[in-house]
Amino acid sequence: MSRDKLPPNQQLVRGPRWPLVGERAPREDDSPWTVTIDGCVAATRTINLAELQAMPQVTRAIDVHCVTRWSKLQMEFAGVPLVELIGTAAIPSWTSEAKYISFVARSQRHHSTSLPLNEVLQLDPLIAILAEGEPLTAEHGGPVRMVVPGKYFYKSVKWLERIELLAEDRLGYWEADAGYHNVADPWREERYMAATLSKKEAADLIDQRDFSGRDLRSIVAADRDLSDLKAVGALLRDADFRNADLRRANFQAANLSNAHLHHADLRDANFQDADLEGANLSGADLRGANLLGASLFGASFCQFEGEAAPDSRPVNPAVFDANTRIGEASLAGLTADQRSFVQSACQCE
Ligand SMILES: Nc1nc2c(c(=O)[nH]1)N[C@H]1C(S)=C(S)[C@@H](COP(=O)(O)O)O[C@H]1N2
Ligand SMILES: [Mo]
Repeated sequence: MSRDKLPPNQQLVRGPRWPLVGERAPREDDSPWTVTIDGCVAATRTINLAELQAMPQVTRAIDVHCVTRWSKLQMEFAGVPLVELIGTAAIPSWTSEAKYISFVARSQRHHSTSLPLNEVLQLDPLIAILAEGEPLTAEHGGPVRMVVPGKYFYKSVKWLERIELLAEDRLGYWEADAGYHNVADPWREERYMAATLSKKEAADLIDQRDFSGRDLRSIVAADRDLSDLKAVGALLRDADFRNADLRRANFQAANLSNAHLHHADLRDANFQDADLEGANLSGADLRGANLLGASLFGASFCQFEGEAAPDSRPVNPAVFDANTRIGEASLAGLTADQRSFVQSACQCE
């Protein structure tokens, strides 16, 4: 598999595993499954599962890229192209006001995500019923989910119940609540929106070394001296701490998902109960660091030379010592090769 099929800073899931992300189950509801198309349309339309299954099915190989850095290439999905339900640019079923499209889930929180209509027509998403030849399982969005190629996977709603054509955009669940980027192009790494923080405010916070409880998504603090930083409970998704001096920093319960911590000096830092999903810790110095209770799904502590080679060697390894603390539950979130690297490099408890 050629490497240039992987967008920047994504890692292949090895083997048949398909990670679960976000909600785990649809809303409890005994009524038969339907999908409703409404909003800026000439006529509202509701279609049931049997009707959807009776429509001509197409099978497509689609690359899946999750924002938490795992990718699965050429997954086989089958179902009905969205355009078969909403029409095409040539034969639209929407009115002239329609500019966006929102996909709403049959889930407790009415999870949704949206895209500009013109992009949707280009990307040609699938209303999927099968994955890898089998009916979609409930946890992966069955019986019906969207699969939108060319976007981070959070644009692919599980348990599709409603397709709403909109005159104005309505931010989806992750986009509004978690700061996920609304465009979501994996090739441009549009993972998160930066927090709205002026350069001056950022500089002041870095000088004061107190990030506690703040929303500092995507803050750039590479190469800085931030030893003894206070960052308890801070929101630091995608923060750039490359090569920073973070000795004794306190990140307890902070959200550092997808943070860039490569080659950072993290000696005696506290990451207890922190979210380090997708964080890059290659080459970091973790001697004396506390990662007990940290969530490490998709985190990396080294890179591997020649991905697929059985003898591939870790490069840019993180450094551990007998005082580094990582729990079993945290290790379970790592990919097998990251886990065996960490286990051999550190005398974990
Ligand atoms: N209804 C619903 N759809 C959702 C989500 C969710 O939380 N709820 N999470 C999104 C995210 S972030 C991803 S990566 C994929 C995960 O799908 P999977 O669990 O089948 O891998 O679903 C997307 N669709
Ligand atoms: Mo995701």
